[in-house]
Amino acid sequence: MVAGMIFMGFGPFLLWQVFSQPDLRRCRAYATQAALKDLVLGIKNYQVEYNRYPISPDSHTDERLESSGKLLACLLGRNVDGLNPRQIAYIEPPAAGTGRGGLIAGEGSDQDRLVDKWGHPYVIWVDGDNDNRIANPDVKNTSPLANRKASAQLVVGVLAYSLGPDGVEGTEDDIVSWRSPFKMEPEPRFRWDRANLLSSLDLIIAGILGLALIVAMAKPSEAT
Ligand SMILES: [Ca+2]
Ligand SMILES: [Ca+2]
Repeated sequence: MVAGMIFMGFGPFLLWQVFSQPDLRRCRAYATQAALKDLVLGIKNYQVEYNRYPISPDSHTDERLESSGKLLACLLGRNVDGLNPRQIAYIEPPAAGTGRGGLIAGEGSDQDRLVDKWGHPYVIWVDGDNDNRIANPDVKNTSPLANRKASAQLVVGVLAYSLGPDGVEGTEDDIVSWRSPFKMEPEPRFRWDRANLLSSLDLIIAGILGLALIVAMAKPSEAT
């Protein structure tokens, strides 16, 4: 009887812990910001080393790239298409253990992919026309929080962003290199993907152990 009442009291709390996961959401956002910082810094260091960005020398416009292909190979220290003759590694990302949050090795020298916590490549813009300005992606963001006060251009040589949990570019949950993310609150619904399930196991096990302890402590009181 007592155990049942305790379970009724703790059950909703445990379910909320498992399904909302506010800490997990924040951890992913902070980790994504750190990865963006490393990526942008790596490209800036390349620019200092070679006095140009890791794009074709024939390009004279700002370029939109992704964290894959020749750009990524170049940043990892490979001399693909003569982009990195000194073979300096500018980033050292961790391996993506579950296909998320790191480097996914490909078969060819320029087939690797660097993906965010939700399995999508980062988007990168570099200042190909060398005016130290890049069109501000926030202008096209669907969220008024992002687009309301967005300047037309950002005074940067490099910028990068993650598409965020929804995997859609230009929405409120995008995590970007030039400002703090807007959405740091818990996700509204639990997603039945592998990463969420694995990260929930510790909460589930802790809940089961806690309930078992409560039941064991409650039994003597029931007997009396
Ligand atoms: Ca520019
Ligand atoms: Ca998004």
